[in-house]
Amino acid sequence: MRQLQNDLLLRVLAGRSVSRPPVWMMRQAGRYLPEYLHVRKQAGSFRQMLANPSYAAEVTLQPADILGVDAAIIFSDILVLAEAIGVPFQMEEQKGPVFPTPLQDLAQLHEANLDANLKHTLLAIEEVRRSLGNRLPLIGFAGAPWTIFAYMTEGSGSKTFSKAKSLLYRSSQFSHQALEKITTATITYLNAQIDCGVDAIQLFDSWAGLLSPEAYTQYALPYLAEICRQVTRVPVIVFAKGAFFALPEIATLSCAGIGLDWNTSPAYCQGFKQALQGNLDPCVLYADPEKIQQETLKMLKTFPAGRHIANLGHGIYPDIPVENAQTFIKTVQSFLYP
Ligand code: 1CP
Repeated sequence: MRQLQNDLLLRVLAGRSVSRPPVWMMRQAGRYLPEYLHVRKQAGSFRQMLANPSYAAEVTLQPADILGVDAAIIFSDILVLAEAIGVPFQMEEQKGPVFPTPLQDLAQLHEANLDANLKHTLLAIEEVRRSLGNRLPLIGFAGAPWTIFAYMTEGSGSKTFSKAKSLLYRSSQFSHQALEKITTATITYLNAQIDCGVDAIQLFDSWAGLLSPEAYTQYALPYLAEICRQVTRVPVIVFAKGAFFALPEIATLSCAGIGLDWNTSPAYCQGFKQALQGNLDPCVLYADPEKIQQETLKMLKTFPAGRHIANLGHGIYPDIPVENAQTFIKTVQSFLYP
């Protein structure tokens, strides 16, 4: 393991002692930061930022420099993997991601092409690693197979992902075959991220909560388990948003951390061997500083001492004032375990 000046995140994930919880925020490299918007304007668009390792590296470092978080997360998107195996996307300003040719046929899928667009993210990781030196851990990430399958087959974002879900019930064999291919590519991609210098991995299963417990057991967990079995050189955090019902099964995976959203109490995780991450409701960050402090402290006290990575329960929203994010970070960093 790399010797880092601030290794709080890795210590908690390894079950080692810490004086306070580490803190970072999902979507911390994003639109709430004026400096991010400035780089996006320079780049021309979100897609052009993804395609340019220097821009991606620059915005990755912004939260570390501006907010002093305890970990950086590489600026990229879970959807680059979908494109790299054959289902390209566009990012439309008001609408979000759109896939002109949604996945319908397995012949559309090919193996992960690390030399195509994934190369940009891998180069950005190398660049961030050089700039960060040994200051902080760098988190790499990928979408969980179910969430990537959901976007690829739905053809866009959605509240219900009903087209994607209907496939599970109408074409179980096709769904499993597609999920297997996504899983294999994800393992290749994550191991390449580790080769380039990430210290930990987060798997985002953003649409986990749309599935029934039975469908989650059938179509999501086996593929998460396979990734956890094959990505072993750095600790893996599994964040399955909305999947409180699957926590006991997620706890059986060989992952080092489990992310919780704000609907899920850490009390549901008693006896788990993993570190827990989360889970302040991002909307708390719209309140005044006293309220932010109070709610953050309340959240910190609900988690087991020394086994907690402080975070929001989901990504930070674009219209949250930076000072409020700063109050959240500072409150965690002033909290010492007895
Ligand atoms: O306009 C812009 O600048 C684009 C906004 C944006 C950003 C900053 C998008 C579009 N993606 C990202 C970066 C991003 N995406 C990161 C960077 C690192 C960081 O966290 O700081 C990460 C980890 C993601 C992951 C991601 N992308 C997820 C999983 C996490 C989550 O929030 O649940 C998902 C679902 C996406 C898809 C995506 N990317 C962007 C949009 C608008 C969407 C669609 C969301 C939806 O369907 O509602």
